[in-house]
Amino acid sequence: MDISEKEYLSGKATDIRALSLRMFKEIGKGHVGGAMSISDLLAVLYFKRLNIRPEEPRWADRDRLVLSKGHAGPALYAALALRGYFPVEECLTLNQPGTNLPSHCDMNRTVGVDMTAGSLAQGFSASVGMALACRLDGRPNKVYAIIGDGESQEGQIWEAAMFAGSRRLSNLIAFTDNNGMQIDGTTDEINSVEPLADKWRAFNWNVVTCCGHDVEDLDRAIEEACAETERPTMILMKTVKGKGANFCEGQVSSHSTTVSQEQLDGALAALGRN
Ligand SMILES: Cc1ncc(C[n+]2csc(CCOP(=O)(O)OP(=O)(O)O)c2C)c(N)n1
Ligand SMILES: [Mg+2]
Repeated sequence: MDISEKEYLSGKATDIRALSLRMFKEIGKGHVGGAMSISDLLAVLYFKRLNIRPEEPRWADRDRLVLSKGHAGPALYAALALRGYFPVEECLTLNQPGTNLPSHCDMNRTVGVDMTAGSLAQGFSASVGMALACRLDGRPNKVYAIIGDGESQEGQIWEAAMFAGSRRLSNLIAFTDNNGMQIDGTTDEINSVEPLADKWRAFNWNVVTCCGHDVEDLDRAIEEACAETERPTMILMKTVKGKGANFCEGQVSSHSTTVSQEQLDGALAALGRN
């Protein structure tokens, strides 16, 4: 990846973070931590990797993105708005009465959202079904799914993983946002999911690891996943919960937190977006 592309994608990730934080401040609170930790990934997907047509959101051969950790919806809405699916100003209606942008993803409300999610692990099962359907229909597209490390404690994740592995769904590329934290503690102290790489390999998945805050490394990992023709791929991304929100970065409390004008101003200044 050349320097200009790296700067372009990193800049988009910062734009996603800044817009998400404005949205949270407008409603006063939200799932800041898990939104910030996937912002770099969303930048690489929406501004490079996904084969999509914002002007034709239901195009049948589009790549799909399932945000199974649906509580991070605001980061997805920011990426969709910045990519041109709907006006950026609409983002500030997040979770207000009558909005098309509920706190958790709803495919029947938001243009560009491919699957409803919020009850952890259900989105991931849906992504496996979508990948199977696309293959049966002979479509050339890929299905991308994002799950959390805490979400990986759900039994449903492993039922879906087993099926995808047994059907060799190589058109399915999933990411684990491995930020080491969940709603009320570190993932290790609640119920450790390690060794994640060994677990996914045992379910017949190709496993790739990367830094989830390095757009170049993320892009390399996706390239490797796209080259796999026999198995689905799990990309284990090492991330920091709340990355880029300087008032809560790296803290368990970032999971769901209030956002004041002062905190927003400080975070935007640190991001260089004030
Ligand atoms: C089935 C289900 N159980 C519980 C919850 C409540 N909940 C929302 S987010 C969350 C923690 C998720 O942790 P993780 O997957 O690590 O997300 P992240 O750290 O990326 O925010 C929980 C328990 C839920 N949404 N769905
Ligand atoms: Mg987590």
